[in-house]
Amino acid sequence: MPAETVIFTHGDCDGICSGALALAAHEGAPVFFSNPVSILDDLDEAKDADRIVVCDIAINLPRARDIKNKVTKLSKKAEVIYIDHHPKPPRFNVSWLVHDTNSCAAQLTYERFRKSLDPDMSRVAIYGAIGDYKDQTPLAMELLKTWDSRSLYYEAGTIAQGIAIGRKDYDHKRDIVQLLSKNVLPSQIPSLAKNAIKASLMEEELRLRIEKSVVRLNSVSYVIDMDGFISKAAIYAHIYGGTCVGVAAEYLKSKDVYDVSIRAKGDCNLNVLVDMAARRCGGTGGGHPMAAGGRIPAACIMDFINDLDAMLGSRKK
Ligand SMILES: [Mn+2]
Repeated sequence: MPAETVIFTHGDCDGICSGALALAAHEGAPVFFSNPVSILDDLDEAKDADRIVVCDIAINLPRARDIKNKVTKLSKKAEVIYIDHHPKPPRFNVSWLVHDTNSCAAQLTYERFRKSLDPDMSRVAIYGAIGDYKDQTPLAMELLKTWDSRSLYYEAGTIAQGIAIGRKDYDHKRDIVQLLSKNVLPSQIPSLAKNAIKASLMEEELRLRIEKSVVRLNSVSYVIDMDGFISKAAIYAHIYGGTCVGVAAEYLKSKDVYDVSIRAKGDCNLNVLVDMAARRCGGTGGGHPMAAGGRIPAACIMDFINDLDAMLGSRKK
């Protein structure tokens, strides 16, 4: 029996919450985890679907044209609802895209399917907003008023910390999406609550290691192979380095590359600068103005970091 609706979402906190909201509005739909690189191939899973919902998958410049062609073709046969909040490529105007950089994807998903959702599902949208640091936007603050914010931060923290362990365990993440789609409290999902406690201790040890070993340039502070959560490492790198941007790099032996995570204190246009610096050394990168990631050939990792530092320095003057 062909699936009527197929859902694709990202595996981070905002993506999981978006997926849960999409699933609540389309009970029984299969949920696939994807990312900006694999979405092109992953969409093949939906070639027989009547409706395709994609949440929180950035449309990055290098693949923009292919995504546009593929999704536009799919949209001739099925209804496509592509919900995203990452900066989009210039002149990327298509009818199937629900897009707003001022919200998180979970909130956009909640708004899009609001009519078919229990109003209490708004808290799942807020977990996504907190997970993506988008909880201070006017819409999120409005939704937050209908709940006790402290309880919601606790629940959102449980997701964000809990999924830091087993990042590639998509079956586990699918179970979480399923439970969240029923509005089960994250703190009451035993595996998630247990992992959150474990992750918090690991983060604390990571934080203390970074405090000792961070290297500071002009605008960038960096750490390499910290053996811990890479995006947290990037945050603590800029905090303890005292610079506007933090970079954490982790060597991936099987591909001879570094995975990098970059975090900024304020809007540093990271999505653009990281893409440029990564491409100059044969890698890929992108994301948000304050949070980005990428993959850099191992031999060029210091060129990438120095290039980013130089670009950030020159744009301030
Ligand atoms: Mn997101």
